[in-house]
Amino acid sequence: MSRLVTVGAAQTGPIQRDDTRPDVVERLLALLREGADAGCDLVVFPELALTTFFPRWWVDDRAEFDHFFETEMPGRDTQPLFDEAARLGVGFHLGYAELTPEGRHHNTAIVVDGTGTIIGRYRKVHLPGHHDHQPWRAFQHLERYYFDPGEGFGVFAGWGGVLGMAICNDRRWPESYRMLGLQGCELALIGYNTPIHYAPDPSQDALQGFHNRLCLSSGAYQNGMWVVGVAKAGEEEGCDLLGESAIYAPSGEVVACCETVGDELVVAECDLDRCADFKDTLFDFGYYRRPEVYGAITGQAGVEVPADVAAALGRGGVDGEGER
Ligand code: CDT
Repeated sequence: MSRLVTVGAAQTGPIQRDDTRPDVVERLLALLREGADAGCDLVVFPELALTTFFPRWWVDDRAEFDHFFETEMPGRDTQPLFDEAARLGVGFHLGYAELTPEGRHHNTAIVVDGTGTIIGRYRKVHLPGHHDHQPWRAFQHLERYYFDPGEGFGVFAGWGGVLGMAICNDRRWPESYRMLGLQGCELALIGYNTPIHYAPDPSQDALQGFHNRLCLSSGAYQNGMWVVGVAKAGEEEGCDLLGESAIYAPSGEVVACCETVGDELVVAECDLDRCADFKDTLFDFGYYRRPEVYGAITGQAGVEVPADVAAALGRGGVDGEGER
């Protein structure tokens, strides 16, 4: 038996600051319809898919940027996406900035099913960048200023399988995938906005594509799950964003990949039963994992070089303060 889910990775090109929500939603609707024509059950849009990546700018009063946030989902401008999903019978994943009734700001993603109903919501856990204005940079990365961190990695049922989400920087952390994997995740949806230029260490700029593939592929393989990584790509307000949106099989192999840095859909038929090839063999967690020796993973955040090792090397035992 196989459980087939046809998934579209719906990369978008850049969204400029002056682009209106209705204009952006029109672009997303075009990709959703293209996905329907291609037989998709689910179309995956990127992180912060409704707006430009506004954390690249500093404003003294954060509330000045509240207009980039959605206070309801669906709201007036996003309702057409929900209506079209229900009309076509095609679900979607959407990343957006969320302002909750309690006044919390999150970098959020939802999954909507083919009836237009929200079936999953995730708020980004690993917020990258910095919280303070750093004028020496060509552009800021102020997610730690504009967003509150999410509360954890959950999974939910959809299309006959176990689904999970992570957002952009989460994909660089093995803990994200493993938290999903430990809950049986078979299909992880991950939107991203990745600037090519990394100001603290520009030697990494040329490696952005490699690191993207490395993380998504390893996360898929080491947890026996399909992973869909979807970019907002191209030159956005003078900042180059990585493309290379792709669908990764539980083997870690890429089965579909975008070629442009514009609005582009690539599609793959994902057999969720292929996950068992890995989950029940090499990565049979229940049989092989040794949580009793993994205490440091939840017991500490930073590096702690054991005192005897640090002494032998003639240095301190705590990690340094680097740029981010
Ligand atoms: N959006 C996002 O999370 N971007 C980060 C940039 C890291 S550099 C500050 C990423 O991991 O791609």
